[in-house]
Amino acid sequence: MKAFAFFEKINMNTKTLFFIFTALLIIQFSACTSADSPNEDQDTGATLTVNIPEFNPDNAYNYIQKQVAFGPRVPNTPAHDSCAQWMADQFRSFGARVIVQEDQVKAYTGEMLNMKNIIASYNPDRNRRVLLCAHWDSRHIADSRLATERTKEPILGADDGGSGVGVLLEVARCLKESPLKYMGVDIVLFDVEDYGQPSDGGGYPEQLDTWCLGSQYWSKNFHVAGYKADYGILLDMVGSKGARFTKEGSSMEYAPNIVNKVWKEAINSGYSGYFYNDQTQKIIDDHVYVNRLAKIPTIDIINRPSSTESGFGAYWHTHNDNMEVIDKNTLKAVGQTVINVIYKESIGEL
Ligand code: AHN
Ligand code: ZN
Repeated sequence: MKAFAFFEKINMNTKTLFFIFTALLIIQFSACTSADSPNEDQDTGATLTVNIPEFNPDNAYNYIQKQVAFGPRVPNTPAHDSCAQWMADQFRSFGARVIVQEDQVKAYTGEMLNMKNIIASYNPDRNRRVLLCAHWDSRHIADSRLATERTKEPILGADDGGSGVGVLLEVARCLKESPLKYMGVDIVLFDVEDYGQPSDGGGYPEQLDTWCLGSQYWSKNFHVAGYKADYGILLDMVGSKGARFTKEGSSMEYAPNIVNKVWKEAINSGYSGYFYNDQTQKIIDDHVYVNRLAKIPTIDIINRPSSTESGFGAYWHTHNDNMEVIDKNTLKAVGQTVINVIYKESIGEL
């Protein structure tokens, strides 16, 4: 009697059981077809884990010092050539595939400048990729309104040029120490960012295109045909003491999701003293051309103090942009954030 009732109950639920069984089959099937999900190992199906390396700010600092020791890295000078050679050699020693993209570009003065964009690639055959970039040249004049001396002489650009490169060289060293398995990274150092036409105070929009010549060139002529990246992060003036990284307007226009996820990671990593949720005015920088021409959603991590007229550090485009403005704590905040972002992204954990 009891046994009969039991079977009767089963029979009454056959439809339900069949439904559950079918649902389980579908779940199992979709798990199989998502084997290329970045969260699972393709062979074992195990959840992916990654060892996130420690960004060493002492190394980044030394890489900046080394660049500054060449002197101002102004196109068509021996210091510019030597520094390009040194950076390419460094990336090779960190296991990257290096391409130096060379051509001549026309400055606002009419001069032809020897441009060298330096591209260091990790896992060049991977489809999922992140682009990391910075400019490496330094300005040929000290034309800030705050500059008081030697305004016609080129600047050292420890922060403006040197810092982004210093951080990315240390990121490259980390990539050699702890190779990414599931994602590619391209580090692109743009040349001739800072040879733009000095402002006459009128702010004609057409003169903005006299800046960022290396990134404009690369965005129209990739180092490899059909180049693609999921998104990009530009570092510009990322080394000064007390830097304030805000959500910059052009980055928010083209790539708000990337800004928000990088800032979230920075703040979760303990760097809320550097990464601010405030949105600031749009600027023209290399990322604008990477967005517009290369169509890669790219953000700019750039120091935007609230207290200066220019919106940049008081040392900006003056001879005070030397090693004295560089602070290892700032380098660590930016460098470790970039490391955390790419290593987590590589396992689909961001
Ligand atoms: C302009 O002043 C047009 N853009 C700022 C980009 C820049 C200059 N970054 C470093 N130097
Ligand atoms: Zn500059």
